[in-house]
Amino acid sequence: MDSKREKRPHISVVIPTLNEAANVGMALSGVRRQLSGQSYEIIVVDGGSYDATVAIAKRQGAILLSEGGGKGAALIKGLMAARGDVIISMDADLSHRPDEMRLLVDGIEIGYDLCMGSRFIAGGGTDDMPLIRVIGNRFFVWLVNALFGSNYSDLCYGYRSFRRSALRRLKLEQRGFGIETEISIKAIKAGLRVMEVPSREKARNAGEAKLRTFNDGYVILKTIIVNMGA
Ligand SMILES: Nc1nc2c(ncn2[C@@H]2O[C@H](COP(=O)(O)OP(=O)(O)O)[C@@H](O)[C@H]2O)c(=O)[nH]1
Ligand SMILES: [Mg+2]
Repeated sequence: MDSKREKRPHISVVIPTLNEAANVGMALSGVRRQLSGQSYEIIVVDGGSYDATVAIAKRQGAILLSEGGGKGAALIKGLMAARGDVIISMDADLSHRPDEMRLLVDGIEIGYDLCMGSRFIAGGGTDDMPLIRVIGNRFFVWLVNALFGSNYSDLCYGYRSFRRSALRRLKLEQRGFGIETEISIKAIKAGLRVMEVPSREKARNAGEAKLRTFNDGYVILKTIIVNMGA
């Protein structure tokens, strides 16, 4: 890993964490294995874990940031601090497969501004979504496509990549689990070149999911409504 902060890496991987001690070590070593030989940095943005998440991430050589304002706030902080040409957002719970990262990097390298993993196109899938969340996600995908003229197949999924120069055009502000939805909508409104690539989401390895289906479903709906203005 590029441990010298002076030299700008080609790839940044941004991982928000909250009490992921049982997962983060394996998540980071998987990323490091995948990117070995390339120029990269890993940024972990911790939301105030009371377990060993931070110590483990440090030991694995990650750059540590802290942000207690929610998953969205953490992601924004990490994305803005990232120095790579290609910036990847990824969860710490081993749901996202490091070997799919290559698709996300290629997407940016061939000219897209934003490359989104999708569980709902051929080649994608999920082992981590109860039926109620599948239905909710479908509804929100339909609503966003109808309102913003996009043709997304997935919405609330965090395995994505960004061209650094395009990121600042999004002016992100969602502090909670509405962040992915905000990114998807603002990318369309800003006229970014967006593509989807298939992703097979694994079940969370250990620990508890922080997303609460109904509360965060409401947050996502609010995010869609708030962004309907010019
Ligand atoms: N920094 C920070 N990270 C969070 C927060 N909530 C969740 N995360 C992290 O965001 C990622 C996705 O969260 P998760 O609970 O797995 O959501 P789900 O996969 O949508 O059920 C994981 O790496 C979590 O540790 C938070 O409030 N702050
Ligand atoms: Mg998860």
